[in-house]
Amino acid sequence: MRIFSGIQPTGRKHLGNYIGAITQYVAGQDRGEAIYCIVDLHATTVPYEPADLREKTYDTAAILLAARLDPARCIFFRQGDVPEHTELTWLLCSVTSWGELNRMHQFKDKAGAQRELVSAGLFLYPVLQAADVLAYRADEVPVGDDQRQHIELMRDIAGRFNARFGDTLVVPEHRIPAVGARIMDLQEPARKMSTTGGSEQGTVYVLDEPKAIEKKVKSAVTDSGSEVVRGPDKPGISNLIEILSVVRGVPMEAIEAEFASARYGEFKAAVADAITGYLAPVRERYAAIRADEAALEATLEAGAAKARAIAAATLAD
Ligand code: AQP
Repeated sequence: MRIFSGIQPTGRKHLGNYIGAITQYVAGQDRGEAIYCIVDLHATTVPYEPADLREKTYDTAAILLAARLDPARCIFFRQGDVPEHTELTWLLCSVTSWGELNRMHQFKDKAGAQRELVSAGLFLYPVLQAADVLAYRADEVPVGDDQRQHIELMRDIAGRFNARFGDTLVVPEHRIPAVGARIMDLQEPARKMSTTGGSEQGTVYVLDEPKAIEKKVKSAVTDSGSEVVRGPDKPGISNLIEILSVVRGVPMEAIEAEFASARYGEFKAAVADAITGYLAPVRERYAAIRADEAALEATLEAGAAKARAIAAATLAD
């Protein structure tokens, strides 16, 4: 089985990215032929500074390697190094409708947030994402819940391409985790934890120091009740229960049972402790990996050569 996923070089990856995507990437290395890329071209769909983007690409690569992506067991590269992605994007445009792209939630949200220019790239973002996956004929795409609509579109694009031009592309399945697919902002638990749309205080970053994590979790918005149970009227507590369940690797019911007679303060302290312990190994490994840019560049270049061999064969077909 072939697995493919991409992640944006936003540099400061957060707990949602880590739980929803990065841990799945790491596990994918044991489940099949895993291919992961840092999607620098996707990052150009909103305003960016070239030098900053280059730095953030290294930051993101270092986070993924610190999280235990192993270039010996997966193909790990930078999207912009493999021109087949953009070439396939154009070919896929012929089987993608304007109406479909116009219905994408992410486009509507991000277009609405732009002050000056809503780029055509932002509109075509899901087609480039489809090309990323389809160029490798991947069977499975590990992502968080926010990417569900884009994966559905990519499946439609692949199916339409095959119907029109003959069986060429693999129609991929998404792999969205049952728990942790949508980690919510700690300050605004009705919206997902996000790089661009969230609150600074409600976003736990993978590289946050323990003190910062503690402060953010302890000030997380909760409801006026006192019971540590999930419920539609308790989005803040439900989010913390879900986070603790993933971090500890136990069912959410077990968390509710353990904290049945605890107060919110005690529960939040346990959540902060657990997140700190969970992310600490990544933060500790990060500094040394990030310091060696030549090694990062060599890793990404070697990955791109392997990726290109696969993508070029698809393009030739
Ligand atoms: N809150 C989340 N919970 C679970 N998974 C999430 N993902 C994103 N947010 C959550 C998943 O992380 C992967 C990488 O996403 P990306 O490449 O879009 O990176 P990003 O731009 O840093 O992520 P954001 O936070 O989603 O950015 P915004 O909100 O600015 O667009 C994806 O698999 C995604 O599902």
